[in-house]
Amino acid sequence: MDELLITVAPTGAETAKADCPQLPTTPEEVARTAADCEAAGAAMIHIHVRDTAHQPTLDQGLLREWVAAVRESSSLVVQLSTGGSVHDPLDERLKVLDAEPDSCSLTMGTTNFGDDVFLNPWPFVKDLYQLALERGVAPEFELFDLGQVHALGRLIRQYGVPAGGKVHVDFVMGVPGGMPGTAPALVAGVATLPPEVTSWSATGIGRSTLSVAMASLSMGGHLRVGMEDVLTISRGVPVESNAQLVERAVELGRIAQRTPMTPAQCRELLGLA
Ligand code: KMH
Ligand code: ZN
Repeated sequence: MDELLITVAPTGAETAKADCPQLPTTPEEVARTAADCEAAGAAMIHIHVRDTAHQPTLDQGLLREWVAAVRESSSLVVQLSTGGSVHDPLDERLKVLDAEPDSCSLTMGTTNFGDDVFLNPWPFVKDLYQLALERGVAPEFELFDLGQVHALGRLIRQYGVPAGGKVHVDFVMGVPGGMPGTAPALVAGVATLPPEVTSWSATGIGRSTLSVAMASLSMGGHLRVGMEDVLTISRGVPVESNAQLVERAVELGRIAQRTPMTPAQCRELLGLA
């Protein structure tokens, strides 16, 4: 069986704790989530940090506290979001790497994000990539739109691939303003990936979550799941926990004859081993 990377994105920056009490928004809750999701089959965690009022933050102390909490409770590969929330300034987003994650998200261009704008100007993308290369942090290139797939090729041609030789990308599909969460869009994205890409995963936001997951599995891709991306397990039924979403991904993978990857295998996939 081919291995399947399952990344869990448990929190995000968009959902209010008041609307979703089961969203992990404290170091204790994320630590427990990490342990549960690792037991369920996840190998990597994509983290957005919240403050004591449950609001998104890039506070350096809290970033370090969350990273330490997850490392204490699990052996998941720790990926910090450098996307943050749509309100976070670019310079603070660069400083996320000071918290010494294993991996960081790196979005390949600016995207309309509902009524907001998720800002990723090219100079910022270049600065963040160079910083990740310097620090030995494995970037996960987030692709919200097909133009960003092409931009990834430009970036790699200019600066080369990470020292580990691995280039991992994640298609984030179904954001209002980005590419749709459909099989044809994923096929188009995968078809135009630069040849340097060594692995890819996909996630579908909201109701596109299942169709994107199944399209990804059918093409040999990996999966990202979690409450950052979807809050219902079926129409009108709230997700109980992130582990529930990981369990569903494991089950889909089982049907596709894929075995969940361990964190150690994920480190190899990212060139961190
Ligand atoms: N919260 C979004 C504006 C990332 O984590 O790098 C950006 C995002 C992408 O979630
Ligand atoms: Zn994110």
